[in-house]
Amino acid sequence: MGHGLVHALAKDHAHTYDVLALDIKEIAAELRPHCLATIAGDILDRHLLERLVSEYEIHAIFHLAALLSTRSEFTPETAHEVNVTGTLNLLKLAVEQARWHGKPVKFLFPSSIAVYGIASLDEKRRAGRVSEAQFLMPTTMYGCNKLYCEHLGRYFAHHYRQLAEDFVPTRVGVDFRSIRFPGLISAFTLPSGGTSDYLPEMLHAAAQGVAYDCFVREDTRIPFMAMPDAIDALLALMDAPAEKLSTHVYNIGAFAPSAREFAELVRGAFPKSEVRFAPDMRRQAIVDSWPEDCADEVAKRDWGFHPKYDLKRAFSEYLLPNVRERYAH
Ligand code: AKB
Repeated sequence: MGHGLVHALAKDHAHTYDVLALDIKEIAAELRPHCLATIAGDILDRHLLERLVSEYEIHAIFHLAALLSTRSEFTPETAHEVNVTGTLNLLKLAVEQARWHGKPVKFLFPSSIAVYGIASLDEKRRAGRVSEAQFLMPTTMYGCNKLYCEHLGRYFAHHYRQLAEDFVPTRVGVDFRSIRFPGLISAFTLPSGGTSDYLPEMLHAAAQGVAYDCFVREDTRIPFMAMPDAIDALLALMDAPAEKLSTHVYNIGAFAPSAREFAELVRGAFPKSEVRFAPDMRRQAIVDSWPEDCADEVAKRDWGFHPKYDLKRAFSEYLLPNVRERYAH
């Protein structure tokens, strides 16, 4: 998502924002021309963040760093550090920046469908498209982190240090905006450490002519989105006038195929591909606790969210041409 976002910012927002890119590893060379500065550093490094506060005037933060759901189950404490303490550090940076330059700092926080926890498959089928206030009983460390950070963002936006002498409710300074992303599928990057990774893994394996054992059942269904729509959604929410936003956290969706339906598309595009189903019951349980789909009417009403790609278009116009190109050589 970081790659696509830097490109999109350079394309559509170059006249408004300079980009300061911070990542745990060196920023890719092809991104550097689009950035005012690039830093290889850790959001847990408070000294680094203090340095950024003094060296740069920051008006918007896209906080994309996170350990995803499967990876977090192997190192829950580390996940908590990165996903929660990392977020807390950046929210504090936003407050300090707002204090310093006197304007609210927009804080874009990618949350996830992992905040949901539905107790059984029957209930999941009955629930269908869930809305933002339902089933907030996450079953993973990652889901707990994301839900807590949604609350942290709301706290920093309205209540931070509310007992301090100089507390003024309307001038805390953090303009917190969050999207609960479904599974994301990119033609250019393979996800790592997520539990929704089975669809992008299936596609990229088939494009390389490699057999793929899908770790969920064929009837598994959760919402997904093509990466360009996810990036457009982040930018659309950032650009939305604050007075139009009725809440801080939004569901969005695009398509929700079963694993079987997607496998049929993959087999149709790559007839020699071998897609098998070999469910991992513990990862299956995580995906079964996530909704079949999400109701996104509030996002449509408040900031005009609308995905460009339904499943058919995502496959034929974005995924296939680009993965074919990527693995052609
Ligand atoms: C994951 O699988 O952990 C993520 C997510 C759904 O947020 N892709």
